Amino acid sequence: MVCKPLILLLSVTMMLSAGGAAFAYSNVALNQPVTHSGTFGSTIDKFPTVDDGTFLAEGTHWQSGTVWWVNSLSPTLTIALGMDYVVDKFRVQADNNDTYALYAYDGGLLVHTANFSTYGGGGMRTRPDYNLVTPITIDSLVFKATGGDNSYSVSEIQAWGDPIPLPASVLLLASGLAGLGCWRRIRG
Ligand SMILES: [Ca+2]
Repeated sequence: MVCKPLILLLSVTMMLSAGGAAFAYSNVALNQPVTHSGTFGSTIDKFPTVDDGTFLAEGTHWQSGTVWWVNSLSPTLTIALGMDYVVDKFRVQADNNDTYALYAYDGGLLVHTANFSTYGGGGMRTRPDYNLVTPITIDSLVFKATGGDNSYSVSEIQAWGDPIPLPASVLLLASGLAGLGCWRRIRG
């Protein structure tokens, strides 16, 4: 007879495997809560659009359907991911003639700063992908302007990766506990 703890462990393992498949490599910032600090010119309903997965048409006017602000580098947008993710790519669409930074945090500690340069054309422009050679574990993102013409704007912020894999030690501990449960049951 197979004892219950083993059946439970198998079920959990199968659920985790299924979850892993469901959460394949993707934009982990998609539709996560966006909070802001500082004074913005755009209406409050625009904040959720910075991680809704939608890019505006390249060259869109900087105040059209965007989150924008003027005369200060202080305003920030924060995206809380809700859990740890391992990411290796950032993608940003912002006003072409400014520089911006995307700060990646884990547990309140700054893990990486991705800088985005000015870009050709006019209006809103998707910057080249910012690729990380070594993937990093993060749980939140902060976006801000770092320089430009005092008129700043962003329309999309993305971070690409996977949920953090369950450490092998946790699986080992789980199987150990399940084994102990079986041993007690058989012994009793
Ligand atoms: Ca968007």
